[in-house]
Amino acid sequence: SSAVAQAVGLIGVPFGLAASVPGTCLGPAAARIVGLAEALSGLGHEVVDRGDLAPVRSHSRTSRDISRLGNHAEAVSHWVEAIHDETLAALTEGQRPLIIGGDHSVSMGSVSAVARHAARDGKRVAVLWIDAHPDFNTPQSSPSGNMHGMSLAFLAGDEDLAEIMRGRAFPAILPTDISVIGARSIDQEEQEAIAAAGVRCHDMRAVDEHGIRYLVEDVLGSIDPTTTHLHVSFDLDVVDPALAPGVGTPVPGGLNYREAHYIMELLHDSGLVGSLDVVELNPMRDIQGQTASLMVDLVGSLFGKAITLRSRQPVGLSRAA
Ligand code: B3U
Ligand code: MN
Ligand code: MN
Repeated sequence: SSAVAQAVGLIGVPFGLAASVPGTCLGPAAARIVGLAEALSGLGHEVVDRGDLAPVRSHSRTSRDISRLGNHAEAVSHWVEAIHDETLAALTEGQRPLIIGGDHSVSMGSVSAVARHAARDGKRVAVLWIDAHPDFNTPQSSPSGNMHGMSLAFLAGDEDLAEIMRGRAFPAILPTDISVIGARSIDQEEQEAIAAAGVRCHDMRAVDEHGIRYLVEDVLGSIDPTTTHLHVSFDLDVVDPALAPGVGTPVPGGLNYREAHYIMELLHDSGLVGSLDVVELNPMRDIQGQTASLMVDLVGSLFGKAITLRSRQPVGLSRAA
């Protein structure tokens, strides 16, 4: 790790039109109310709050109709471009981006920027998608047309979805550099696409069978930080709905409290995480802000909050053979 700790570049994205249930646009406000920035600075991090995005319609767009890509595709496209530009600016300024959604379409903007920035450094990007859903649908396979279910397919280079970026190509993430943890709701065609592409998918059964540590080690073990930037995308619906009711698409059988925190603690100890998004917080569905508070606690664990002082036992490349 570097001698000087990187500042965290906090970016709020109040956008929720790519989800099925309205309300994720309120996510950044709720995260701020329960003290996200304070939690990070309390852990000793410098936080640069870049505010909440409010994109204006660009005049340079093509007149091409992209509405066939999914519900609200035009709005998604505007936001994705704005998120991309802000994330790239944070990276260029040397910050570690923390993107707070918003629905999971925000990752189309953040991760594409991470990929563009990494390529400038001669690096590639590995993505860890912690989610009840793999979000690997395409406009053809999607049962709902909701574009938050297509983000990972976009990032893996789906040709139709590339139009979201209006011809601004970015280096697609190699499917073999993509890992999913916590999946338990996958559409039929989506399942086939994941298998065909070679995406590593650790579903909830794998969590049952192997436990969190083994799965995280499997993901991190192949990552060499000198060649690869790790981006973590955390969809709060990966957590069991009993603990995290404030999401748009709750699915039973999710991660329990300690499993969710343990992932974040292991990720912290690895020292590998270069950027993070936390998405799908829906304050309209929350109960007394408990999901918002859980989000802040989980982010805290990834940024170094520990139960007791302990010597770091990193997983991944540096672990003992
Ligand atoms: N796979 C379904 C449901 C879904 C995906 N992501 C969320 N829900 N949050 C779809 O519509 O693509
Ligand atoms: Mn998702
Ligand atoms: Mn999800």
